[in-house]
Amino acid sequence: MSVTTKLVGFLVALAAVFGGAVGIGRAVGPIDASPAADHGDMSGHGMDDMKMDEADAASIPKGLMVSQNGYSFRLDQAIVSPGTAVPVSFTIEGPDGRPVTEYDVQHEKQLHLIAVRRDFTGFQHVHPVMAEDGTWTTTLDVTAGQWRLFADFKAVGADPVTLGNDLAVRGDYAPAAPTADSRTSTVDGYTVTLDGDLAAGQEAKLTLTVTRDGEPVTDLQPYLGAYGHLVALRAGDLAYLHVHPDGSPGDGETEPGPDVVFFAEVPSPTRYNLYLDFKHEGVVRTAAFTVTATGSAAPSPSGDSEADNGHADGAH
Ligand SMILES: [Cu+2]
Repeated sequence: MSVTTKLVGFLVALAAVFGGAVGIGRAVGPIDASPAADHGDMSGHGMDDMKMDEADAASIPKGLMVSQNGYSFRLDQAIVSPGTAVPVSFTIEGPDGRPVTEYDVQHEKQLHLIAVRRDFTGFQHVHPVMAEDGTWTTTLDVTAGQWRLFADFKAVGADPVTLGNDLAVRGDYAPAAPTADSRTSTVDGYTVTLDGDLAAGQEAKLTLTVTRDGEPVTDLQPYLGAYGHLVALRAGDLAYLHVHPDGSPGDGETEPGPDVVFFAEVPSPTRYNLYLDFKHEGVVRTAAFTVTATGSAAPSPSGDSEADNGHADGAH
């Protein structure tokens, strides 16, 4: 289990995600440097709309808004009953006011839907099917409580975006208290451990190691073009981060376990809930972790700061 499996963090959707918030694999670099710099230089001084949009896209975490960049997440139901296969449907409304029907494939799918109960006691990553009119349908396994849905997609000709929407599930429930940090996750006989510390404003290496019955798992299977998919959700606001390893199955360097490595950078010393999807022997499983980032909430290197956000002069 040498560290040759070091997969560099592949933060696709990340450039715009935590805006210096999460992630940034070596291969990717400070993607947000340029727009963020503009933002800092010009904040509040007649910045034109275009630059404002770019700056916002780079500095606001994903998944917090139901509408962004002209796209809206229209959920057909706001409240559902609990169940293991609850039908859910939605459309992504485009800038022209009509459902988007043309998407670029990202990680082998046109759209990824993440559902998480707000107290972090439930998590699913599914791939809805789209009808010709742009209506997406799927089923979710949901318990009573408040859920957050994230639609992660890239419309043709547009930047990738992740929109968030609320789904309430009927019934009495007992909200779970925040958990202490947890770096070991057991699922269906597999044990996954997370090594590495998240540090605010610094790139951190996270190594996730998969074992079963005490033995390293060295034949993980590709799932959506990678050996692991990591989603990080910030406690408090569920800001969304979708991270993928940089190495690809079959690239001659990336080994199929037991280690899957990510590089992540978070903006603030906050608690994050992380979910790793991995596939073995034909089944996709999810391991869950809680990690609190160390350090102070210093402005990101890009020059952005909390104070710079949100005063978009009318923010359209
Ligand atoms: Cu997906």
